[in-house]
Amino acid sequence: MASISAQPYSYELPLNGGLALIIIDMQRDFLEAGGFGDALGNDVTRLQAIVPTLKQLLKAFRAKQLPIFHTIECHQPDLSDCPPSKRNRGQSALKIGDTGPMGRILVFGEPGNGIIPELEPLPGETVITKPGKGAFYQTNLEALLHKQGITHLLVTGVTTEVCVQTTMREANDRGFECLMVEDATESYFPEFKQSTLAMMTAQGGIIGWTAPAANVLQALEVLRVVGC
Ligand code: TIU
Repeated sequence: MASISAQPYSYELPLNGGLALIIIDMQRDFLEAGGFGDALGNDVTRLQAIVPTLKQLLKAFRAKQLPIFHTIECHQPDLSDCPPSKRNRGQSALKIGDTGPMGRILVFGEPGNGIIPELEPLPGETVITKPGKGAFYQTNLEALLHKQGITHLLVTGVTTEVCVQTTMREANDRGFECLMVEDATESYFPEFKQSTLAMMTAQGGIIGWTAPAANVLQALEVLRVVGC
């Protein structure tokens, strides 16, 4: 049995191919100036720190041909899937659907909505477009995971306490065994990231596990050695 050294205790990896990597919303809208994150008043440069770690995880998963899911938070051009409560929330000058320097904010197909080039999905990897914070809300993610026999999710991306945490909670309620990769997720607020990691693992892993990417990569290596 391969396991990842994790909080609050070891995370047992399935040996039958039931493991997937999910990368939440690593799109220009959250990581670059002129996008949604910037419009909300955040320092978007903070999120760049996890890009090298995500590249390492992607490389390892691709090398072992393990399933990879990318998500994009976005809305249809007519904003029919954007509730007025979401569009009108806050007091920023640029709202969802408005035109900014990278095109219309958080609208599917606009330059700012794309995944950053360093983490661009390869053919065969699944891209889930989602109108909400959680990746299960109004998407076919759950059906796709079940179809592929996936039971275990390594959860990464941005931002930790918004879309990443929401997705991990949704996945946990649906019976998936989830581990949030500590240095493969980031927030505009460092204290919120730390609190989220603590919340996931409190009470015996009430939502799931956390571990650094190095521990994940080490365990994946073992999987290869034992021929799984
Ligand atoms: N604003 C913020 O922290 N996050 C989001 O709006 N979406 C995601 O987390 N992807």
